[in-house]
Amino acid sequence: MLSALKNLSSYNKDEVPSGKDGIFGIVVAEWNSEITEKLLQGAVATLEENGVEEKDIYIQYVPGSFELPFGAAKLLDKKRFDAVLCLGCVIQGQTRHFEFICSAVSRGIMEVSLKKDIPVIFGVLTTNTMEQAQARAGGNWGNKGVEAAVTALKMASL
Ligand code: DLZ
Repeated sequence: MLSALKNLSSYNKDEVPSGKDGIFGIVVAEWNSEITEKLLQGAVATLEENGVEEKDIYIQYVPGSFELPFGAAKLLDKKRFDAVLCLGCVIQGQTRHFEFICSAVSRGIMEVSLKKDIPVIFGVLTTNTMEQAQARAGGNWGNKGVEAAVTALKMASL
């Protein structure tokens, strides 16, 4: 049972399909890289723990979260993936940038996923502060990259 207070890194390995022979893409935003690199580490470690080989994980960097959907589309044009994870971190600032980026990236990821008929996973932290992001990038609330990888494995098996 999912809960809003769930630690992002906790999952039941028995409920996660094996990723053996699977091919996964990861698109990573460079903006807030101190956070997104931790999300990437969590995602890669989780995929590998569940049977995905290092050679079958393709990593693509993009400048910011806004560019994640385009990065996912480009990856999917190049190769047949079982799923693509999008990892980013958008932190609320003093302008309305936050709202525009969050709404564009969430909608863009859904659209790419439906258009390409491949699971594209929303592994984007949207927080009020850097401290909240740190807590969800390997801190007290776990790692959003782990959650994204588990979701990718589950969706790839559908
Ligand atoms: C411009 C911008 C701002 C203000 N904040 C963030 C952020 O918190 N997280 C993030 O991933 N990207 C941010 N960006 C960059 C945009 O995503 C995008 O790269 C630029 O607007 C160029 O299209």
